[in-house]
Parts: sequence; structure tokens; C-alpha cells
Amino acid sequence: MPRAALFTITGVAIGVAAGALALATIVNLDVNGAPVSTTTATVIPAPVSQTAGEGAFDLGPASAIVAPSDARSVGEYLASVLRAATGLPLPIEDEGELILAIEPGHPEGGYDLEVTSESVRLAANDAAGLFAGVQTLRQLVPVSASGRSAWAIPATTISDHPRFAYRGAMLDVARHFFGVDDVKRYLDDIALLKLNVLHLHLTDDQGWRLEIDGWPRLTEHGGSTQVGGGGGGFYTQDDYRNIVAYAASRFITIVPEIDLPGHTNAALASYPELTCDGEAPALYEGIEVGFSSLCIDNERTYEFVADVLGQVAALTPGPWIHIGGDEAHSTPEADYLRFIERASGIAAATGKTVIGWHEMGRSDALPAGSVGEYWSFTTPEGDAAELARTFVDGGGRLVLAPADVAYLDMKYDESSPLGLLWAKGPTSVEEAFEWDPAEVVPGVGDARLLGIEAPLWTETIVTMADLESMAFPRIAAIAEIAWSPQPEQGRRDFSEFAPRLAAFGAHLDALGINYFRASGVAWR
Ligand code: NGO
Repeated sequence: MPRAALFTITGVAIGVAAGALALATIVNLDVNGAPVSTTTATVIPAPVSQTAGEGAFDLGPASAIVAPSDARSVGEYLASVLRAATGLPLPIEDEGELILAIEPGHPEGGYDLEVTSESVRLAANDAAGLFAGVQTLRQLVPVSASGRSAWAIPATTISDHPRFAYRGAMLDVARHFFGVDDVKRYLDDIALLKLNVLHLHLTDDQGWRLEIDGWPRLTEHGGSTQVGGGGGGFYTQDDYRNIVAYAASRFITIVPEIDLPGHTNAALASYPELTCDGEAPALYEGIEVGFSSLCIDNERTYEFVADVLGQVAALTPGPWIHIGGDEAHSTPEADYLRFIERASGIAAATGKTVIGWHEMGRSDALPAGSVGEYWSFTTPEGDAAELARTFVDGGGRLVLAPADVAYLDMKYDESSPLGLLWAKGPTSVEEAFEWDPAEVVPGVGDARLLGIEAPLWTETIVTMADLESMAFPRIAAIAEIAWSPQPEQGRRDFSEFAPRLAAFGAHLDALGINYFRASGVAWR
């Protein structure tokens, strides 16, 4: 495993300024002025620059939010999350101490936050930056405790912006289906960490999850199964629009994936005309990969691809469409290359930027600017880094989702009841944290990296509680890598992260998010 060296070097210093405030301890008082709890004011992902001030702002029954019309929706969101956290009324008024502003002069994609004993002022160039700042503010408000009448937000000055534009989570709704409400909940979960992309893996051997006009059996038949039985499910086009709109309200872009030409058993079982022998295979509820393929020399295949990708693109406001391309082990090489050239051309003709798993880098005929998603160090098709570099050579960028550190479906340790082990064995929270994206594909640094993604494949994941316990807290580590600068000297250091993670855990508890209490963290 060529990248194993990444895990053996430990950091000596962290350049992120968060350390200062991470150690600032605030005592909150109850109605009688007695201390009710001790809260460490910390933020994940760590802000670019953060200095502690004197005192604290007391958020209380008289506090009001000021949100001008261009920041109104973010103001309402802030009010709703803080009301839920504190029970305070927090009206939106013309005058108040919690001030939101959209104005030029702030970090791109980020925000400036100034908390003094008098007021809280959050400002950004646009609503997306403001929304990111709101997530910071949420974490600065101490977790509620009964009897509390004021919430002391530590005085601080924060100036913050993301390292990468694409900060993603991926959810596999094909192996096990997750309904609209579950997806919305996950969107809320990941928004807290300033992630701004949710890649939905919508189709696979075990299920087709998006209704396509003119191809009703894809969902009626192909959507009726999932791993291990128990029925499947699918999104109507209205359901999908609903997800997309909800994501947009959290400044999250949906990236739809239709996995082609392998991982297509559910489609082949629904439409035998897509197979080469005209025989529909049985539906599949196992977890093997690499056995299915569309029929490459069949024109009907391309009508199907054009119909599906055309409808998916029309339903998706975001700039990207993902066409898979991974593990097509039963598609002969020459067929694969012919297929990828045509299918990626069809995808690009929708006006979207094409994304493909790194195996698509075998093709030298990808649309210019296609984005490659790196997921593993070696695949039967060759060295992943080399294949990923094809995208960069073609003028595109990479999304990194290295299975050995960023796959949320890997077991935490040997005893984890859920998850898989194939990547390099278990992946601890520490391993998910202590890596540098600029070292994954040698020669490809930040300028050619679009971003980072944490996939959650659901072969072993059935419920929302399972899903959250696999994602959290590792997804917090990945979000920090996607947002916060790499320390200038040395590597990320888990011992610096662990106390912030413990504080973050208290927020997860308050939000009812199920998470794994990993060792090495002093969970409250
Ligand atoms: C691989 C495979 C998926 C599996 C996953 C499980 C990619 C890109 N293709 O990742 O089909 O579900 O591993 O970890």
C-alpha cells in the first residue's frame, strides 16, 4: 500500500490559530449566578484565524437578530437553530445585538465574525459565506443546560474562509434506500460542518432510486430491492426536486450519480433490451461488485443514457453530473473506452461538468475539464494516482475521496459492528484526520484539487442511526481537512483536534445526532 507512510508520521505543530480559543474556558452561570457547566469554546472546522477577546456576549431573553433583506433567509435559519438550542425567542428585528450583514470586503467563501461583550457581528460577501459563519456561531453558543437563562458566547474575532471549494459528503442510497426525510436530516447534519456538496449515489446493482420518465420499470422493478432484502424504494422526480431545494436552503449542491456502465444490474433487470443477450438478469441483493455491464454496442444503450442523463441534468441546478465509471470489471477494455467516450460526451452535452471515478482516467477522450474522483490507491485497472492525473492533464480538477482515510463505511476498529474492511482495514478517527490532500496524488497540489469528499457506502448501513454513527465523528475530521488550512509546519495533530471533538460531541448530543465515541477523545 503505497500511501501507508501517511499514517506513520505524526505532527509536531499546528499552524491553525484555533488553538488559542480552543483552550479558552468559559463558565456559564444559572439564574442564581451559580456555575452550571464549563464549556470550551471551540469550532470544527478550525477557522483560519481566531483570537480570543475579553469577556463574553450574553445571549439571553432580550437578544434579537438583525438580518437585512439580502440576509433574511440566513437570519431565519440562525434564529431557528439558536431557538432550538436555547429556547430563547430570538426575534428578527430592525435593531438588536446579533447582526448579520452582506457587504463586500470579506474572505471569499468565508466570513468575519466579531463577538464582544456588547454584540455579535457576522459579515460576509454573500449569503453562502454568512451561512458558513452561522455554523461557527452555533458552535460558540454553549450547549443548553436546564436552569440556564443566558448563554455566554466567548468574545472573539474570527476571519475565515475555506481551503477547498468542493467540500462533500456522498450517500449511497442504492445499497440501502434512505427516504427524503433521512436525506434532509443528513443535509442538516453536514451543514453544521460547512460541507457544501452532497453527492447522491442514485443507482447500483441493488437498486435504481430515481424515477425516469419513459422508463418506469427502472424504479417499479429496479427500485424494489436493496442489500439483504426488505424492499427498496425510490425518489419520484418531485421527491428529488424537494431534496435539491432543501439542500439549496443549506447552501449545499446536490451532485447526482448514475453509475455506468457497470453497477447496472438493477437497470438490466428492468429492461432486458439493455443487455447483449436480451435476457433480464434477476434482481440482486448481495454486495459483490463488478459483475454487471450495459451492452456497449447496442444503440438502445445510448438512447437510455441520453434519456437518463438529460432528465437528471434538467432536475439538477448544480454544475456537476457524475457518471460513475468505477469497477466495470465485466466490460472489456476496448468496450469500456468506447462507452466512456460516448457517455461522457452525452453527459457534457447536458451543459454540466462531468465527474467520474478515477477509472475513467483510462480514456483519453474525456470532455475537457472533466473532474476525476480519486477513491483508492490501486484498482485492477491500474494505479489510481496515475489515472487521476489524466483528468488534470485534460484541464480538469480532482475530488479526493481516498478510501483508506475518507470512506465513512470502513469500520472504526475490528470490533465495529457495522462497516467494511477492504481499504486498509479499519479507519480510526485519528487516521481520518491526519492526512494531507496535497500528498495523495503526487504532483497534484491544492490548485488542481477541486475538493474533498467523504463517501458513505451503505452495504451494511440500514438505519439513520447506523448512518450517523459511521459518519460522526469521522466526517468532522474530513470537513476540517476540506475547510481548514494545512498547518504550515508539520502535520495535523490529533491531540490538538481531540479536545475540540469532545466539545463538538456535546453539540451532537444536543442535536440528537448519533455518533461513535471513539477512544482517545475525552467525550463529555
Ligand atoms: C468502492 C466501490 C463501491 C463500494 C465501496 C465500498 C467505489 C468508488 N466503488 O468504491 O461500489 O460500495 O467501495 O466501500
